[in-house]
Amino acid sequence: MAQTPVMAEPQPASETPRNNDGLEVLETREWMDSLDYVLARGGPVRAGRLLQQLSLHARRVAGVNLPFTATTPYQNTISVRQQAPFPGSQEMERRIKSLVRWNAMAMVVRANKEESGIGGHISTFASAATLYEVAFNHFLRARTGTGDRDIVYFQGHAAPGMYSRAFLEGRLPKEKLENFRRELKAGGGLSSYPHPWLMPDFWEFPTVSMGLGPIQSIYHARFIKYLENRGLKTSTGGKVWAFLGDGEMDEPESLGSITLASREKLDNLMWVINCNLQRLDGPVRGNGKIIQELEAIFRGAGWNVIKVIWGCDWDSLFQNDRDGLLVKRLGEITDGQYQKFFVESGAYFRQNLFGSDPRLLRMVEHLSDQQLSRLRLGGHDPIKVHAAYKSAMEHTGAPTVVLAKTIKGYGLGEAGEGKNITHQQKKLNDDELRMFRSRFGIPLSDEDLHGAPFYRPADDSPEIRYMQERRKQLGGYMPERKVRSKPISGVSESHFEEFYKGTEGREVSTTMVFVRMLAKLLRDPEVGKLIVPIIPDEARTFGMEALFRQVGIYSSVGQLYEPVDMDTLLYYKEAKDGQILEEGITEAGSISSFIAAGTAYSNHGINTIPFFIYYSMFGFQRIGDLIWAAADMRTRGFLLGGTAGRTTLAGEGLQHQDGHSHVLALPVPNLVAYDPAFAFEIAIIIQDGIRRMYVDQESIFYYLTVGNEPLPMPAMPEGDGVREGILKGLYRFKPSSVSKTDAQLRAQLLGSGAIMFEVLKAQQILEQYGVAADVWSVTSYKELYRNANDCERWNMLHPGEAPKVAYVTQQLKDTQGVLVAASDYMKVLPESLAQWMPRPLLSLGTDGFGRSEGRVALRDFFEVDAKHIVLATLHALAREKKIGIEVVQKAIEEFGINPEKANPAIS
Ligand SMILES: Cc1ncc(C[n+]2csc(CCOP(=O)(O)OP(=O)(O)O)c2C)c(N)n1
Ligand SMILES: [Mg+2]
Repeated sequence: MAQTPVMAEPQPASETPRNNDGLEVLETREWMDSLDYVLARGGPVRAGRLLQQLSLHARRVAGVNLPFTATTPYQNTISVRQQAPFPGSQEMERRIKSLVRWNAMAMVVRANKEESGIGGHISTFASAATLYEVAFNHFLRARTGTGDRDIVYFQGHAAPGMYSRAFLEGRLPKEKLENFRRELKAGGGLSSYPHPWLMPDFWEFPTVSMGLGPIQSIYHARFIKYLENRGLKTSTGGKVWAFLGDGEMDEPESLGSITLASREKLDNLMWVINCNLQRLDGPVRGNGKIIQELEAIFRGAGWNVIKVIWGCDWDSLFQNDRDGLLVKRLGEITDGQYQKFFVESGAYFRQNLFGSDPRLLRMVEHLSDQQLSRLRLGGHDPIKVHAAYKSAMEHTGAPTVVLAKTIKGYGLGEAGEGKNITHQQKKLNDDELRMFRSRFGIPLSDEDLHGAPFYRPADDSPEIRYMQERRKQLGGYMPERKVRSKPISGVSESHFEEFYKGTEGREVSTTMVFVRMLAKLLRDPEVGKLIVPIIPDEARTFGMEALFRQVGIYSSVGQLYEPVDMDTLLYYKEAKDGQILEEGITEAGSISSFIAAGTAYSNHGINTIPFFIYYSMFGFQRIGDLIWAAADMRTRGFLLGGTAGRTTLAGEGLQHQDGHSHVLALPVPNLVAYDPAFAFEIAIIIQDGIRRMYVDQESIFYYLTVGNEPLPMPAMPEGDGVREGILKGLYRFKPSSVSKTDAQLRAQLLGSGAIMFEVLKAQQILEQYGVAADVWSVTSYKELYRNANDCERWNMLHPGEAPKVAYVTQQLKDTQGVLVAASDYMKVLPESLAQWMPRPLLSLGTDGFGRSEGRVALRDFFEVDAKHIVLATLHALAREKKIGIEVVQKAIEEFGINPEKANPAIS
């Protein structure tokens, strides 16, 4: 028998006696009869208590230890006796489900007939149709009695099923379905998977990158409790549902946070895992049993687990399984073998499953082979699925997972039902279409079938009326995305003014600046309460511990202990209405909270403003896919890459020193990224960011890097263009003090972030070489790049019209001298702008692996310190024949630079 290490299969009672011919059998029977009596008289709860008492008694008096079992037998968790009655019309719902099935299939088949290779999935929804239909007809509430609503994460590649239903509901016209996966066709189409960016009125959660739906659903459910505990959300009672795949459970993000859900007692969370035993290439656990494995994991984690394995057809077989022989046999069979049973004949099933024991064969002798092969699985049986959901809804104190056994490609027959190729099946020939049509009773004639036409009964047909009525009862259609919040009126400039003035020589890091700004915003009477600081266990690194006391750390139970540092001013204060989400060491969890908070404006009508601060190295590079999903979801808020910069984070070395997060930020289309150098820049950026996101409601979010090097923050220069320049990415911060007319040699130095101070030093040194250098602050290469590209594209498309000039060109075109850029990031960032520079650009940056070292040594190593900036400037001047080569040689010597030193980019 195949077993995973965690799932010691509990043995049915009949297995217990070692000696089958003696007293033991009799004794066992007597005990079981007694238990049956207790069950009949006192019910399952009483029987359970008794068994527990017996076990305790045996342990106490004789040290009897029951073997640990994390699983229950391979049968339904809810017994027939406990099963709730089905409230609707089974027949009507079956007909509706068939229509949904047909159109979902037709959508994919048609799309691939028209454009071979366009793709799509038939078999996933085919296996999950009952799981969805029961939910749509009886559970998923678009609006609850208290004005709340359920939140649903739909399995990404089951999307055709959701489109098909929306078509039957009259929400999507046929033309849209015809353009499934053809979004660029005239009139638009339907996106392959759930993408709020592409279908902002329909989809809420992009789930198709496996694992992101599961983790987000957990943190979303927790965020809802956070909002409720803090008094920001008044309606309650909504549930978070997530429909997931069994193969998807192998993603670390799927299972990595499940204990948070049980620890937080998230009984507002409900997962439905469609255990069709298959993923893309083949079986999920050919040699094991995924349902048992998942049961062990979730039970161990404290979830309420409901297994839905067998349909009603099996009820009578189990009733007659007095000694548990059948359940035991079912528990022995591997998933790979079950898959074989699904595709084989009833005779094969009889022989290979029941044939192992004559007693088992006798149990099914009244069934024909055909009847045997049609015994339905639990996940295809609306009665069993309904009972599971109902029980889940009533469970309190823990999240629930429903593990439903299904067949992948159910109904596809020869075209792929249960076969390893089924995930990729996108084409059905006429015979296969005919079979599918007949199996599900779709009223289309053979002649009509060829093009796999869509089929929708009239609005007043019983099917359509039934489904409309069910949705009406449940508060409306799903999925549906809309913005449920009103814009905020803005945030007072007064919070930011102190930062315009600078620190008058006092050295502070940009992280300290940010934390101070955050503390001020938290006190704002309007937006203060909306701010959600999120930290993966780095608050002390970022100097944020003062906030613990100021606003408290969120804990659903408050603080059940006396904190060890209670007698200090900044003690570790947890509170039920605490504002900080101190997530512990999980960037994936923290970004999930960020997404939940940054989408509450649409999901819950609440304008929460998340500030997620983390080690910049563990952002894009570690959780880039979640950031991409955040972008798709139109998440608002601020990501803060703390301790940023390859040479600014001293000591830590290769794994921590980030010189490329700004490069990784480039691909995210609606992310605005800044590498600010000064306090006033941060003030301008955050102020404008809140306005753009929460007043103007733009679908953008922000990335700011902040460093931990204490530096004297200057005052904001005077001048009209400064504010605009900060936001657009570039402005002249400090012109040369050398009179322009005196200077023979000129340079324009572009600095960013912490390296700006090296650039300012270089400016001074260059004066000694007779070079008048202006210093520019580049707050965002990304913004400059985007603007330049936009102008270029416009010019290409509008020949003959006055060309647009890129902002970076506008700013630099009237300057003189060589151009040198230096940042704590890769050289490619400034180089991305080279073609829009008025003259050749020389770029210094920190390509390569970091080192455990101090800042001075690191900047020397990466060649971004003042002396290298001077050298680069002299080199550029020599290249232009403005100075002799000997000046550069002498500088190299004087600076003690070793020209043969290995290139840090690859050393
Ligand atoms: C992160 C990620 N990796 C790979 C894929 C490609 N992919 C799409 S569906 C699928 C198989 C899904 O299997 P399962 O979760 O069991 O879902 P089922 O279709 O069986 O319901 C794979 C590998 C993906 N979408 N996301
Ligand atoms: Mg699967």
